[in-house]
Amino acid sequence: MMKKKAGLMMALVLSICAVFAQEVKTPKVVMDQFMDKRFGMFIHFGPVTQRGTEIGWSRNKEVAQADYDNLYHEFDPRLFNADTWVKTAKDAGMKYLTITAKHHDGFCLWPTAYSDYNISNSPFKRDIVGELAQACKKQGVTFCIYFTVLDWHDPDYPIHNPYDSTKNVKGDMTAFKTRMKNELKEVITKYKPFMLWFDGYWEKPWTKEDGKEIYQFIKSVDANVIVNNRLGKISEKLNEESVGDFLTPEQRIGEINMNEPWESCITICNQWAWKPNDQMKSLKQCIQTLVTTAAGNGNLLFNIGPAMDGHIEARQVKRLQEMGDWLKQYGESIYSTQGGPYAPNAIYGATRKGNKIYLHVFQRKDGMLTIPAIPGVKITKSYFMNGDAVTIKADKNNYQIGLPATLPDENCSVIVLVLDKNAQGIPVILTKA
Ligand code: FHN
Repeated sequence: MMKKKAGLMMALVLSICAVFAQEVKTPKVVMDQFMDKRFGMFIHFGPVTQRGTEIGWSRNKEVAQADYDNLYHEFDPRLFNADTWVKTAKDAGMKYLTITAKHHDGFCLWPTAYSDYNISNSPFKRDIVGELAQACKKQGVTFCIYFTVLDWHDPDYPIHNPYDSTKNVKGDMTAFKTRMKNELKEVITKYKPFMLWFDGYWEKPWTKEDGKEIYQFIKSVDANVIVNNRLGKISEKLNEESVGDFLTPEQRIGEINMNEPWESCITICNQWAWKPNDQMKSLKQCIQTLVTTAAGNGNLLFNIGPAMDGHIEARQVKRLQEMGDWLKQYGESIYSTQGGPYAPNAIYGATRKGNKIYLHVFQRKDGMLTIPAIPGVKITKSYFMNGDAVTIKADKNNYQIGLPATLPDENCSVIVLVLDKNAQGIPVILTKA
């Protein structure tokens, strides 16, 4: 009897250890909340805006290191207004906001206790990260933080100049990771970000094991905070080799993926940080980028770069407002939807919710839009989301949708197909434009 009891006790101890040994992962319910948001604002900002060159990358390139590293002594973005930035995001229909709290140049936009190279030692002094967190809370926009893995300014990080390896030093990665953990604990506890957007995984001093260590550290501080896949060595899949909760295709729209959460990060202009007279995307490009991302079951993190004085260029504010106007009319077809079932192409993209498929028409090739029929499904009703009627003819293989000479919306028109069953379970249908 005693032997049996001892055996049971051992089994219980082993199963408890197995649970603790398992890596803590972000709960699916939290990831679902994130993916329902579909559209966020990315903000690249820092003292380098005084030069109008790229944040991090222009150090030791367009801007000499000594000049770059002293820009914070003149950094005084007097027109920075967190409420205005957050309202710009909200009016654009963006549900979350991600700020570069620390980019590769190592400058911290919050008054960290772990590095003097921070906003409190600039003429501006104010806590930009903290004020944005507060403004997001006040306006109901979800607050997120970008945090660099590499830091070319930190003496403990071995690489000080990505363009010249002779400038590398021995560094001390243990001390570097300790500082990183202290800073992360500081921003997580002070600002309660919903998501941490890591970046800079690619350099040699950083390993996948470092990424796993930091991911589990973050989970020990807040098990619910979402982490992207750039803490580890980036991978195109989420698996035991990768670290993090979602994929991050950059400056491109990800392929349709119904199994792994993903978010494309794309700039409204060309440069991530503010650049004078940078080329800005057209409204049609902006809207069709958002729609194609959602149609692929992904989120869009759309980047703006506020100018050195802290204002967002009027032309960027206007473009974002125009996106918000489109979303005011058609947001039902974007937020809290799933991508598909039709894989997006140059002519159309589809999202779905309940028994509805939202067919987003990007361009009118001719008076008839032909799409593959869905086996076992009946379309009980079809109409343009603005109310105009739609004629649809179904045969065994295709639906033929009659298009008016002028589509209701020049940027992206939306046709609703009401089905006789739930649309969520329909397998993805590959299409050709
Ligand atoms: O090096 C950064 C770059 O500056 C920018 O922050 C983008 C945004 O995703 N990420 C890195 C380039 O892949």
